[in-house]
Amino acid sequence: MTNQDTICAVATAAGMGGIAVVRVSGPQAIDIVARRWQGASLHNMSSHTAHLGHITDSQGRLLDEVVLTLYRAPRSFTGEDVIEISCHGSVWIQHQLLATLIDAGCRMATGGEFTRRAVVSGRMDLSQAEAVADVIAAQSQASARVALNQMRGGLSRQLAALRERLLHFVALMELELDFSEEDVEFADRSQVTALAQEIEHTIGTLADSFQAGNAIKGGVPVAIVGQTNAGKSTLLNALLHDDRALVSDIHGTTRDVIEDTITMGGTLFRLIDTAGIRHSDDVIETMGIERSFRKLDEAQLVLWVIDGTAPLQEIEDFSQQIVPHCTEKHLIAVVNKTDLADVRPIEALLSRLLPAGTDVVAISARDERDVQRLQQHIVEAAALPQVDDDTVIVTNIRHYEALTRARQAIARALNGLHDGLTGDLVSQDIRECLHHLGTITGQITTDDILGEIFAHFCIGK
Ligand SMILES: Nc1nc2c(ncn2[C@@H]2O[C@H](COP(=O)(O)OP(=O)(O)OP(=O)(O)O)[C@@H](O)[C@H]2O)c(=O)[nH]1
Ligand SMILES: [Mg+2]
Repeated sequence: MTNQDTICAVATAAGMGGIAVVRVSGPQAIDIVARRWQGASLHNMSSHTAHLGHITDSQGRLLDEVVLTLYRAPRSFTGEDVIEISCHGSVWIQHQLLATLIDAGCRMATGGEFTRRAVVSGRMDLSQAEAVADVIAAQSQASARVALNQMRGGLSRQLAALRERLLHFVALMELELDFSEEDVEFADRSQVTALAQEIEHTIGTLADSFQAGNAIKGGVPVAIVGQTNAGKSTLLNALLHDDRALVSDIHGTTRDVIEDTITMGGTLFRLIDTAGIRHSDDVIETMGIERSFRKLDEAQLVLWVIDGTAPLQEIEDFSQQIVPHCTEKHLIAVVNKTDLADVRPIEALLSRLLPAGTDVVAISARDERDVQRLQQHIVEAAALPQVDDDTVIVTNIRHYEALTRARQAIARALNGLHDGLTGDLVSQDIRECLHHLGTITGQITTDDILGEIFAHFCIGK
């Protein structure tokens, strides 16, 4: 498929900067820009060269002095002829530049259209294109690395290798169908089984990396929960070094969820302060407490903040409301207000109440060093994988869904092999696995899926 239209858009962030870049892509890019260009002949220019010159309006009046970079097809971002015009950052100049290019024959690009063209022309596959958006949005070193690796084809290569091996076997199995009278097996069943197991493992590892991937990209969700007045909001503020939440000695100060992100030890965390949990007749407070439980359930890490001055029996009773929610998560019991009380009896109680190995950290939320010590526990508890340049981690929910389906299909194929099903039945499941893997890189896509994905891109990408 070739694109007839030549498109243009501002590729830099909206607003005024030192310079702005207008990107033009399409079969007419050189002809159209040449109509508004005063400088060295565009038609004779070599690819990947930059030139100083002027852009004019349709009347030939000077609009701006610019630097123009030419990329000839197919060695460009989109695979088409691309011209990038670096102009001065004035918003007015940017608009005039677009207007004059449109007047000369360009069309405004739609959101993500440059990247979409890169996919359609085969310059990158779909998962790489999606990573472009992630690279741009990266908020931490780890998320940038993961996204860059995906953009450079890390995930694609892994999937391509899997697909190739599966295709080989499925082809052999399907060949058996043509010789069904003779009852032959071209695909050695024990080899197919070993391969399917290996592939199930690889797909499983990729799918399981999604939780870490999600945490790397959006921040590890940390819920701060506990009874009213325990010092949750004080702790949130101390961790953020900011007066983010209201603090008072009135029980039930926080009524809604307060969220903020912070990077600790190179990892992005999403700290979630919640309404203190107690029995309440107040409708609004009760709604807030329901939210506290929801956030508790969604979190990966839970800080149960305990008022060090509270009676032991009260803490024991209350633990029933927290601990059952934390079976699948990392729980840190934070015994607060050590400046007011001797909390050793509480620590002893907790070591009896909580599953063995649960972190119990005694602090005063008012003491900077205590808060730093707790911070270390939080960073260790998150235990995200070390991300280096080759780490393939799934960060995209669409990929995760496809991997999950592929994993189910290959598990069915394995069962079929185990039960001695015929090649045609087993190959159906392998085909389905292949299908789902193919949707990630875009070998198998519909226009709807492409439209849905690129709708979330900004214009100019
Ligand atoms: N002495 C002392 N007071 C603390 C400490 N931590 C919190 N406080 C005080 O305890 C009171 C309650 O603190 P908050 O942070 O509002 O408690 P909370 O858990 O957010 O309470 P709710 O929002 O009502 O659920 C405030 O007066 C704080 O100043 C501490 O370590 N030592
Ligand atoms: Mg509070």
